[in-house]
Amino acid sequence: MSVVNNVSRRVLLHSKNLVLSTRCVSSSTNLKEVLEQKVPETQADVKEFRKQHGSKVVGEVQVDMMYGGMRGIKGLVTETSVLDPDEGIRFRGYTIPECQEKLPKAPGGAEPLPEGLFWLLVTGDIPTEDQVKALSNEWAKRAAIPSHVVQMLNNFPTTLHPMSQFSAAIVALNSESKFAEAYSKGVHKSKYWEFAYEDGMNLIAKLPTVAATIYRNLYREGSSVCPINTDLDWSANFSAMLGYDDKDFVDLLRLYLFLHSDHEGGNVSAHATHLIGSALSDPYLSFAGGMNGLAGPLHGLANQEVLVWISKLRETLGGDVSDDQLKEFIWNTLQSGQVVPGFGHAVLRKTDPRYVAQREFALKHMPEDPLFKLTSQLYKVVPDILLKQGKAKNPWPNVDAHSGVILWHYGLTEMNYYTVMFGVSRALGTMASLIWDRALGFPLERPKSMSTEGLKKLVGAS
Ligand code: CMX
Repeated sequence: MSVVNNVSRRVLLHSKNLVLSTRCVSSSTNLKEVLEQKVPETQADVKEFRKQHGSKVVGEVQVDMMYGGMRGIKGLVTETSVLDPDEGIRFRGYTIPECQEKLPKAPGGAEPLPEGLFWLLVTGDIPTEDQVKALSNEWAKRAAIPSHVVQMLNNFPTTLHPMSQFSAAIVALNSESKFAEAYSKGVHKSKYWEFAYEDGMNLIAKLPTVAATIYRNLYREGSSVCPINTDLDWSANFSAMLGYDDKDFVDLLRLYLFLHSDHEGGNVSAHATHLIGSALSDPYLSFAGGMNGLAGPLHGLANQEVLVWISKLRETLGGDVSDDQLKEFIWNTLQSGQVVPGFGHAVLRKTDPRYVAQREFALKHMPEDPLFKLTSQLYKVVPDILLKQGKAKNPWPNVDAHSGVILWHYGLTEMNYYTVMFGVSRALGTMASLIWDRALGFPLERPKSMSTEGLKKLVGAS
């Protein structure tokens, strides 16, 4: 009965918010004006580049690449970030430590604001504090979600995985799509990017509200999310809606949402979003597709799997674990045909700098945490075993090896929820890219596929 009351209260609150938010959305950020200058410049640059060099060869495709997940095939243009196998990610040319140094921070905060990273991803420029503040404010004003989405979330069974709820809610948010509306009215294609921008901004703004609603429904007995505070940044509002007020947790969230945002264009969530967007499906539908990919255990769900695996490890071996016990447990995992979650990468060949950044946060804030100590022990032990096994091309930890352990420290122990947080962050990179996809007029994506028989004929094997 109290759940029913909570539900109806929340629907009311959200319906009110929606009305409020549509009334007060004004362009308090000048991001769109900045883009209005950059888009024609970049369009002209790309046009000229293609005119001069459009027929140059940039690589070759081997048969193994076609059967091997297209590793190494250069087939996509993504402006926002580039991943070097040995160095890691650069966002518009800046490494993670450079972003941590240069991007604006919240008053009293030590970590970069994800708003600043979004600005960088979209424009290529480091924003000023005022530009970031205006973006926080803009997202706060756009954060309300329509009542039909709240109702849908409230009606889901608690057994439905949080990522399924997240994806379904994003699909349902397409009732708000400015892109779909403009397209149906016959808008000229030169204007597509402007509507992709509006949808991207709204989607990013609304995701914490969606994510927090899921969290409270599943883990806080359906209690209402608190109202958005337009004086707070995106992560601080997300934290408050989740129900966490520790200032270190808020800073962790800023770091987390910054780190998980973008990893060039070929990863499953970014690529799926881009691919679906190429059919001119609106940004909500495109991003929901990306989230369904993120929900796979070899991609974003690995952050949940790491904690599931660590929990099993602790159940089996207890709290204090020797290196030898750990080694045996890892070999058992491998021998039973499973992967060690949080280790390996399709592109990286060194420890993921996103792992390093989280490790540094942990060393500063929670050096004595038992789970963190176990994570450090795994860092010491797992790579040698993966090397001995001789299969994984990269034995080093990735972003997912660390994230759950830090969330756990602050009391966010609901591991099935972790990928939703990854998803909130991934909107920054995918939406920045989608704006440019439409600005640069990228066409429907449609690579050539072949049958094994056709391929055999092509290479003279039959
Ligand atoms: N544990 C056990 N085996 C592993 C492994 C790991 N952590 N990483 C790779 N391998 C195995 C692969 O399963 C593959 O085995 P088969 O030959 O039997 O198929 C072999 O080593 C070669 O794989 P690879 O070329 O090194 O890696 P891929 O590019 O195919 O896959 C990845 C990359 C991430 C899917 C893989 O390393 C993996 O499964 N890791 C564990 C899951 C994980 O942490 N995923 C998160 C990645 C980051 C993210 O996207 O969020």
